[in-house]
Amino acid sequence: MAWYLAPSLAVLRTEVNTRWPRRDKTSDGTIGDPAHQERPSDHNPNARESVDAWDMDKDGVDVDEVIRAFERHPSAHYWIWNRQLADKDTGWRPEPYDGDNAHTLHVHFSIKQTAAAEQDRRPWGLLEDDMNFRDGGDGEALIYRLSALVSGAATVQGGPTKGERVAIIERINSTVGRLDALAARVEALAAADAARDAQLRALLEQHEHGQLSAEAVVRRMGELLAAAGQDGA
Ligand SMILES: [Ca+2]
Repeated sequence: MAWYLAPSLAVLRTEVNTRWPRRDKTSDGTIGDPAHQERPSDHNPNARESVDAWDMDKDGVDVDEVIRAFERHPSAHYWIWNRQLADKDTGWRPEPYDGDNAHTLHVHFSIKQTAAAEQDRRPWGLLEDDMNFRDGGDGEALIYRLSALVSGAATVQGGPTKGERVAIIERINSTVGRLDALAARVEALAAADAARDAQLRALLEQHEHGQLSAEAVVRRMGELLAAAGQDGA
């Protein structure tokens, strides 16, 4: 059967591999072995052919850090590690796990069984942890994603240094700053246009009510439009 590791978990695996390039992968796992296929398991491909679980060998990584990062991601569902299981639905409170496999050689990570959770490629925070973008708004979330894309692409060629990643993020930040300034300017121009339209309408009304001569209206309009020309300059 065709299958693929859920893209969100593939991002997690790439982050772990990038962060700890020499880690042991002996106990890593994705698709279920024949024993898994005999019973319901997130290691079995679902109707979308997605495998929604990933096993990470415990050696050569900071297991606690990966678990904490996992718990913060919107796709996360539950983990099993060292005779304990913690589920998002119970606030990630670890509980005793007495399954056949005590999970002492690898950590099991399951995401939610939804297309959205599978396709969510947002970073898990293992590469950008020290860059303080975690608590940002939409703009920063975008930067966060872009930096992950950039670092993910660069991983293939050996991985960018932290300095290179910081420089990339600074460039993106500066571009976002310029776009914000431009948007503010467009908004100000639109507001000025609206104010001028209102003034022109008021002049015409005054003329219709006999309060202003046609010549005066034309002269005031000329002044307003000349002022507008200066605004735009
Ligand atoms: Ca191992």
